[in-house]
Amino acid sequence: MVDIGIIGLAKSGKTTVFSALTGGKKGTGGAVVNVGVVKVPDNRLNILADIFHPRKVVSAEVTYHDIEASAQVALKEKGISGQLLAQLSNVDALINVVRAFSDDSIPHMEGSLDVGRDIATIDLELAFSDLAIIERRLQRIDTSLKGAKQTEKQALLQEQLMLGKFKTELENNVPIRELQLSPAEFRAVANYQFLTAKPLLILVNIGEDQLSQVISIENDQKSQYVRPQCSLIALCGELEMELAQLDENAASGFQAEFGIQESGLGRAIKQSYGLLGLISFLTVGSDEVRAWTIRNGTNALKAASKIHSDIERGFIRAEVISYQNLMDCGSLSESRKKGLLRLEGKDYIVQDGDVINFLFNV
Ligand SMILES: Nc1nc2c(ncn2[C@@H]2O[C@H](COP(=O)(O)OP(=O)(O)OP(=O)(O)O)[C@@H](O)[C@H]2O)c(=O)[nH]1
Ligand SMILES: [Mg+2]
Repeated sequence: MVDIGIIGLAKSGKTTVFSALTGGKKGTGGAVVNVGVVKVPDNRLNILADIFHPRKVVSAEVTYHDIEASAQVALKEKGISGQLLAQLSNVDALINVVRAFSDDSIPHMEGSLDVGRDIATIDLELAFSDLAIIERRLQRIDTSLKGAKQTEKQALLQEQLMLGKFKTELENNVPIRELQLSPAEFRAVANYQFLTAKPLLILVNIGEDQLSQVISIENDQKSQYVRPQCSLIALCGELEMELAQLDENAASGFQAEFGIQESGLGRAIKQSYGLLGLISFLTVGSDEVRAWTIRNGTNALKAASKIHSDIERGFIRAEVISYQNLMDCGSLSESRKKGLLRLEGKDYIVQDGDVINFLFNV
């Protein structure tokens, strides 16, 4: 399961984008966080279903969390409030919805439209939150160092050094996601759940009147704001929400009318997948055909844990075949005959489209 948090300044269109992503359902007004699950379209599942005739087909899913700006206000003075921090620190990536649409009836909290300024404001708020975590931890390390045994000291000093480095970078406006981390630092970052370490998609929410220039707006802003692990997309949230509420035929007619090639939403989902470095592995059988989402670079043991902790604990081997090889052979038994069904160990790096059967023992 992948979780993406939708953040941004007040009235930037977060709930509108959330509603579009989650199929046009209106958000539950007044809730601090709207949560919606979206199925990731994957045609390989349909084709595998034709071969295996499973009882059910299960798509990979992404959960979007739409976070009210009012809940984010606390960010400004004293860092993110506890509840919001808990919600945000659990997501795998962030979407920052930035307002570019003009509408005099909806006042901008800063008084004017300025995409660059609004991007910087949110970056700063995320950095503040991380700096607060770092300060607290550094203080605790200081205290621990006083009474620490020689053996504990080494680890504490190392952590102190790393956090000091992050602090300097953040103070120079460099988010943690842009740093080259050692494997040990990478693990530590995952533990802390730093917000500036999360991949970021900037979603520029343009007005209906700007639709004809969407490509040039997007290219122009990409050239200014795209950074490592941070990409950008421009779309009209309001229009996407309306499209999401229509059936497929009506939607494509509507799209043609506005001269849109591909739904901005489809692009947004794909981009957030690419940005996150996400891939899917597949499981097949008469019970279910299913896609599982993992990060690119995940080993077989970790992939197994996605399905069940028992499979991870009792892991023996993974029987693996690529989707393409399976298609070429037409069936698992034929694949086995041709020797294309491989046995892999715990450390095997799972590839996108691998069809896997985990052998385990509990
Ligand atoms: N014209 C226009 N209006 C939009 C667009 N996107 C959102 N709006 C309007 O802007 C207002 C705020 O949109 P929301 O989606 O509620 O914004 P939000 O960021 O969730 O707001 P808060 O949660 O209150 O911070 C609503 O009245 C929307 O209809 C857009 O692309 N074009
Ligand atoms: Mg909202």
